[in-house]
Amino acid sequence: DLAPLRRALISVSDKTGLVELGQALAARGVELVSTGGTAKALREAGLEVRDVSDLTGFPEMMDGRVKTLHPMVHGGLLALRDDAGHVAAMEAHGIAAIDLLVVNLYPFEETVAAGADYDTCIENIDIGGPAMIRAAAKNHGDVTVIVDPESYPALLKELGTKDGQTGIGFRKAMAQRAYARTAAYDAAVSGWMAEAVGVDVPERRSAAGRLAQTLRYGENPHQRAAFYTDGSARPGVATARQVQGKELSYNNINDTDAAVELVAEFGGEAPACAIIKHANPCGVATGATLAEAYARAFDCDRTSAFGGIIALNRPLDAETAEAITGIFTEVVIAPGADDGAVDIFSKKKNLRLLLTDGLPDPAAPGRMWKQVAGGYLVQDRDAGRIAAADLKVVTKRQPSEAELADLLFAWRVAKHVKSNAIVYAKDGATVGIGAGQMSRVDSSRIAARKSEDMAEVLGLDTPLAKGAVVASDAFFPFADGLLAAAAAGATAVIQPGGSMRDEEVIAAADEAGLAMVLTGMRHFRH
Ligand code: 93A
Repeated sequence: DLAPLRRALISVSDKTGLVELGQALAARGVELVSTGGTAKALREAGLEVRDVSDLTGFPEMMDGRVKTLHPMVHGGLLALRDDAGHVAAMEAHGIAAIDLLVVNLYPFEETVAAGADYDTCIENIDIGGPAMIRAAAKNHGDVTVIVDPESYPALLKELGTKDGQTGIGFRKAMAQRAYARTAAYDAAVSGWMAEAVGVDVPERRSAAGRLAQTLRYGENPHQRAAFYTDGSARPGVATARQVQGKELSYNNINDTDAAVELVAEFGGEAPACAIIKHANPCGVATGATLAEAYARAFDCDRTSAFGGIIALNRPLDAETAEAITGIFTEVVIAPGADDGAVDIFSKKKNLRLLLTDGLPDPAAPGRMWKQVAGGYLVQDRDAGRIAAADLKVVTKRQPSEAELADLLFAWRVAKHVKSNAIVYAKDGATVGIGAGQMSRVDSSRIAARKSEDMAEVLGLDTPLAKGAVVASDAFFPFADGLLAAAAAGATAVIQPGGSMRDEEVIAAADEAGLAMVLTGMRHFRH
């Protein structure tokens, strides 16, 4: 890859591991160049160090505000070693190449956390450090950048296995880590300043992303809010084109996201419709036509569908548009709309119509963040999917073809229902959904009761759940939830399995004459 490292610039506020690093580098014949405090610490350990002021020909000045901000430093970091023009410039100006940069920044976050006054915080905003880090990271083809003591062992290991050199893979990984650090650092500065100078619009507080919309309010009117986009091209609420209707609210955006992500599960398949309320589906259905899919989704829970958010997996047509305008709906999102549909919607001024460029890929990787006090959680998005071949039948009775199709349908819907999730489905339509309960048996009962209520609304004398299948997003810890489903009329069950009492649950299913399949995958959603 590269020639062995010859020169390292080390400038660190956190001196943890510094001496050991300096010793290891010196032992490899690397020349050490450092800023004041770092040079002092290295010298005290008996190491030979060149002062950065010697390199720049300028003293460190203005209380250290200007130490490394000099072409001798930045030229040495940024010059492309295999570019004749850059090499000529280095020679002409006596600029020495810097092969390794080790910097950690002024402890801005710690200073703020310690409750320091305004001027002290300002003085702890590092300027030269981030400038060098960003320069070295940009030039990772030639330069290795290290931004924290946690990375020293990895660096020394790399030098050990590569004869005093580093590989491009390592340099790229460290460059990424470097930009993550400067990004977080500036985010901390902007967050602190927003508080310190009393900026009271939430958009100025945010760390990442691009402000797309200052929202009228958040989940509730007393909460301020803003919508940021991250530049992703994923079809969905952030990239959709709004054709008509009022401005989207915070809850609209949240619900519309849930709606599109759910209907995307039925991407290349029959026409499908999902109706969302409070981020949970209250009806999901497929149909021979989009209008039929909508009608069947609506029939799962007509009461809750009022004021709902609708997502479609096909371009909106006139017939479906006409049906949708039959009740009050907040948002409709679809991968297109024909002229007739747009015309029908234009008479409902408040109805928001969003058009996407296709549907998002449900299996695409991605990350999810959730804030907690003092930090945040990160996880992969739930891209898990189950096919018929993944299922394990555990009951005496095998599910029929029709049951199997409905089991997989219900399972895909359950993935998008807040836990504990219980979903009844029949003929490619949900007929009872229980969401967000603390006990699975309650979700089961609620879903069953909803199916009874709807049967009454529709003038039927049997609950919709009768003869349906049921999906549970996580295992049944006891047989009671399963028995509640059987009592409601379910004939087949899909669930992850893996409970200590699986045997008991399977025996109960057998006794009730149910067919049950296990997915081996859980879909908690909170
Ligand atoms: O005040 S600065 O922004 N100006 C600079 O030119 C500069 N160069 C390095 N701070 C600067 N640094 C920072 O000094 C480094 O990021 C590091 O945190 C610190 C190391 O100083 P010392 O070696 O004197 O302890």
